[in-house]
Amino acid sequence: MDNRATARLEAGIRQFQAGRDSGLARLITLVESSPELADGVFSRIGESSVPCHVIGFTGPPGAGKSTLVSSVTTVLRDEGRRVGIVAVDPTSPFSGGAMLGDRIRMERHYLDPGVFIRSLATRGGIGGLSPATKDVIKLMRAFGFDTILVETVGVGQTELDVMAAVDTVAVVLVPEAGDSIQAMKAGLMEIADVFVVNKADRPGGREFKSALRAMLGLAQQRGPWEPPVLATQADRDVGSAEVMAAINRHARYLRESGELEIRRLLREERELLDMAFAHLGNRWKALKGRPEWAELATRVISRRVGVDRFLKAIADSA
Ligand SMILES: Nc1nc2c(ncn2[C@@H]2O[C@H](COP(=O)(O)OP(=O)(O)OP(=O)(O)O)[C@@H](O)[C@H]2O)c(=O)[nH]1
Ligand SMILES: [Mg+2]
Repeated sequence: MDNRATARLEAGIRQFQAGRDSGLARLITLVESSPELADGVFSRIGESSVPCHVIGFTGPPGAGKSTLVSSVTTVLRDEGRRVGIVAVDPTSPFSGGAMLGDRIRMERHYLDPGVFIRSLATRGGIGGLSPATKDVIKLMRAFGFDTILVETVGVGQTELDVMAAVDTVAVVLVPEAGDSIQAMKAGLMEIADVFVVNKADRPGGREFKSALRAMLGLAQQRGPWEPPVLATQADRDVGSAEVMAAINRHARYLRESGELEIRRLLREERELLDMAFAHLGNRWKALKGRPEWAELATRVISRRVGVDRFLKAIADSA
C-alpha cells in the first residue's frame, strides 16, 4: 500500500471510531475497492455492543422496494432507531437509473443524521458483489446502527447470496402476476420470512394476496414460523408500520426459538468456507502453470491421489 492509501485508511479508521459518517463512508469505499484490506480494517475497528437487526428487501424490479425501504425508515426513525441502508444493484455496472430512482425515493432521509444510505453497483475488485455487500453490512453493524436495511434488485444468485446474510427477508411482490410468479420460481418463495404485496391500490391486489396465501398454505411447512402476507401502498406510507411490526415479530421469534443463533453459526461457517475456497483458489492460480502441479492435479482428479494430499501440498508450498 502506498503512503496516500495508508493515510486514507488511517483517517477513515479515526473518523469511524469517532462515530462520524465520513469515516464509515471511507471504510466502505476502501473494502469495496480493495477487498484484501478488509481483514486489516475489521481487526482495527472491533465490534459494536449495540444489538442489530438486518432486514433484506428483495423482489422483482420496480416492485416498490426502495419506496418501501424509505417508508419503513420513517417508521423506524419515529421509534428513534438508527438506520443503515444498503441498496445493491447487480444489474447495472454503472450507477444507472435504479440508483437515481433510489436517490429520489429516499430523498427525505438524506439529511437525517440518524440514517446512512449507501448504494453498491459495481463489482468490487476480485471479491464480487455479494462479498462486498456482506462487508458493508459488517461495517454498518460495527458502526452501531440498530437496524440495517438491505435492498437487492432482481432475482438471481447474487440476491440469494446477499439475502443469506440478513436476519429477516421481506419479499416484495406486486399484484401484476408475471414478474412475481417469476420471482417465486427463482427461489424467493423459500427464503421469505415476510411477504409484502405492494401497490395494493392496483387492480387485483386482494385476489393476488389470497392466491399467495393459498399457495403458502399448500407449500410444505418449513417450520414454526409462518410467513405473513401484508398489503402496502408504499408511496403513501400505507401498511409500512404493519410490515415493520411483522418484522419485529420475526426478530423476536428468531431470538426466542434459538433460530438466530443457528443462522449466525451457519452464516459464519459459510463465510469461513468461502474464505478458505477463495484463498485456495488464489494459491492454485499461482501454481497451476507449473508442470509438476498440473500432473498432481491430474492424479487427484483420476482418484489416484487423495485430495487431502493435494491440499497439504498447496499449504506446504506457501
Ligand atoms: N401505484 C403505486 N405505485 C407505487 C407504490 N409503491 C411504489 N410505487 C411506484 O413504483 C415505482 C417503482 O418504485 P421503486 O421503489 O423504485 O421500486 P424498486 O422495487 O425499488 O425498483 P428497482 O430498485 O428499480 O427494482 C415508482 O414509480 C414508485 O413511485 C404503490 O404502493 N402504488
Ligand atoms: Mg430500488
